[in-house]
Amino acid sequence: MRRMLLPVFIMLFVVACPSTFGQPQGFNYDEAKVPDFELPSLLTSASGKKIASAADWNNIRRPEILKLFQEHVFGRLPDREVQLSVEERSRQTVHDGLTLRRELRIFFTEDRNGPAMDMLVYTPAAAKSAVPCFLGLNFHGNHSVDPDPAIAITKSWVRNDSKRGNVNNRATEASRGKSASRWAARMIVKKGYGLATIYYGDIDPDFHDEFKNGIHAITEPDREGDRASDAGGSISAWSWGLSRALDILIVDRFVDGERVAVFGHSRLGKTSLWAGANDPRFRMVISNNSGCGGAALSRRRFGETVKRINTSFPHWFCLKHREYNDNEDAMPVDHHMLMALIAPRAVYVASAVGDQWADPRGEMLSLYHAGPVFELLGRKGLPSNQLPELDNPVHADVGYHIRTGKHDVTDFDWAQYLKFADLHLK
Ligand code: GTR
Repeated sequence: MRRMLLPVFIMLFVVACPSTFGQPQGFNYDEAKVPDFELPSLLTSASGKKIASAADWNNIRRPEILKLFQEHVFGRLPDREVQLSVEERSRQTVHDGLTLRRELRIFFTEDRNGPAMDMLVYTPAAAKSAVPCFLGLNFHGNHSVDPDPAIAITKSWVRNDSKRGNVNNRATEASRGKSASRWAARMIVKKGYGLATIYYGDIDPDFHDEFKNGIHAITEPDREGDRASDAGGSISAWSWGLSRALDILIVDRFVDGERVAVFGHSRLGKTSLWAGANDPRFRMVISNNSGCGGAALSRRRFGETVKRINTSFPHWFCLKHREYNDNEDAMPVDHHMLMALIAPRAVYVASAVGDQWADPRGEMLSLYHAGPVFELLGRKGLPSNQLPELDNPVHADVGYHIRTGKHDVTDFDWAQYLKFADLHLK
């Protein structure tokens, strides 16, 4: 009888707290304990002017807010002009004739041994003209996105991982196709879209080396001493890489560069938002479970906090961001302003109920609170500040859903992004 009690207790606990079970402990997951806070004003300029027209937004307030995010959150993007060149490394029809797969190597300089990024591009094999396309960074190498045996295994630094067979910071055959469930490649191509993806470690390996490797070797080669408090962290580097990928998609004849949606999950969702904020050429921006430093409002301090993220990932944000550890109310921005930087373009924010660490309600609320800017620019924001029912997406000028399940990218997520893209990119 006694022996039965522990499993029963554990079961009851899981049923009672389905959403916080398995999340990092020692953080707030209780809505009642979210502190009171006031969000910085979107529509009042630094000099106190009320922003009441699209022109004032575009000329005054938007540039101010972009600068605040550069100075206080992500740091500046590299400002170095680069001469890109492309080498097509493979071209083949795959997925039972459905898809044209290409592998493009994008060089950042004339040096063929210097930093480069490999872009895997899928487009419908039967397409008669350039297609709209999703562009997103991946976590584990292009070869992890599909079981296709011909995709080159990344030679870049990867995190050691016995489940993926990554040893000595190098990927092996064992990781081929291991992330395929996150990429819905066939579904995307069947719907008439392209999918382009790059391993984020090609742009900046995700560990703290004082910004020497990846593109930093070319964007700040002669740096001596400390970096400026607003020098870009890795999220800025990855975002810059996405814009360079877009430079190439714009001249690619298979993809319509004017209809590119930038997509990202988790840290790479923070990145897609920041890339979309900086580069207005992205027509649509998707944040999948991006959480703290992405879609979530920092002032809520729900799940992951500013202090925790700056401590675990000291290289993601700019140095100045650390001043807001346990001090969120002093930040001159919050993340509803990041959403507003993307307006009036289409933004989609997706949460998962099992991902309380990322603060689903805070992710939704930042989109909701950006509403006045969407409205100023002739679009509608989210209709309500309440979470919709699980698995019941809201699709309009902006999109939101909270789905069943955990921190991940699923076919359900992609099905929603495709429907939303049909509204905005077709
Ligand atoms: C977590 C981090 C999150 C999120 C995630 C990921 O450890 O706390 O902010 O970025 O990593 O990118 O997978």
